[in-house]
Amino acid sequence: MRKNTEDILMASEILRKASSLLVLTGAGVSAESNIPTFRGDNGLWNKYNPEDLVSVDGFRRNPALVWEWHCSMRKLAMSSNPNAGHFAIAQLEREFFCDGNFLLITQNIDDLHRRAGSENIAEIHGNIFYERCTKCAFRRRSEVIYDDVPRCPQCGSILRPDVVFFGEPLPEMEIAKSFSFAQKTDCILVVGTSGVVYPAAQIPYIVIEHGGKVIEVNKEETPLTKYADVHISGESGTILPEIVKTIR
Ligand code: BV8
Ligand code: ZN
Repeated sequence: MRKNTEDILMASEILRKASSLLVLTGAGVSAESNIPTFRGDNGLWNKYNPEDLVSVDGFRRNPALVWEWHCSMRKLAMSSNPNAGHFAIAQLEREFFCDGNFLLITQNIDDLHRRAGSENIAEIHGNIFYERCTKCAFRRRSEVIYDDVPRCPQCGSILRPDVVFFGEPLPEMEIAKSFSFAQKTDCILVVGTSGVVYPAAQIPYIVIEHGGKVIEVNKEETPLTKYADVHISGESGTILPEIVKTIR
């Protein structure tokens, strides 16, 4: 039997018995769409200091640099496509867990899950294709790659990417929906996250606390691995379609 065939069978068995499914994804699920992850060998943050880029002070100090980085992320996301892992997650929602019994929480801002057909999505770190005013309630969707810092058409203040900077609270509605689903689901599938960024990293432990099952798909071990019912080691673009094929 191939190294992780047994683990895939075990994961499919857990999913077959589950009455609801929570999926939590991180940058790893987009790695095979050629969007670099944050940590690890060629991680984005080996080149950039997150405190300068994805933080309130960093934006206040140098909004042009933060916009330059986020516009490069926007360009990358527009030139990338969902991979087989994204499509497999959308298939799990469509074919196995009717509405109300499925939620996808993503830390990713690249919009690839929505483009792959996922519907019940909580984007807890925001979305690179939205921007909002630093002063008034103005917010819009945009694919523009700016040369300089954009201004609000309503009040003239500078706009910011509608993503969550370090040190900022996560969107209230999204995080409330995520935590309440985690409190009642009997199964969570955690894909491609290093599990170091809070409060997102807290979510699988809420499921464990009330006896829910944990399936982890990651190329490496993470702090969650020792608590998972099954850890499938490998690339999500290969493993997730295998799991979906085996559930049937
Ligand atoms: C908050 C924005 C409070 C969008 C991001 C000390 C201890 C604990 C916590 C803290 C601390 N000091 C500060 C904190 C809090 C801080 C935090 O957790 N820091 C960490 C780093 C220590 N958290 C915050 O600041 C949060 N806010 O706490 O606010 C508050 C409350 C009220 C009032 C005021 C304040 C805000 C966190 C959100 C920050 N924004 N992104 C943007 O990107 O611009 S976080 C950023 O990290 C991304 O969103 C990213 O998704 C996220 C997590 O990273 P991962 O997705 O896990 O990606 P990573 O590269 O790390 O890992 C990839 C994984 O995939 C790896 O495991 C790899 O093995 C695997 N992989 C790779 N390829 C594949 C694969 N797996 C499968 N298949 C493959 N092919
Ligand atoms: Zn404004």
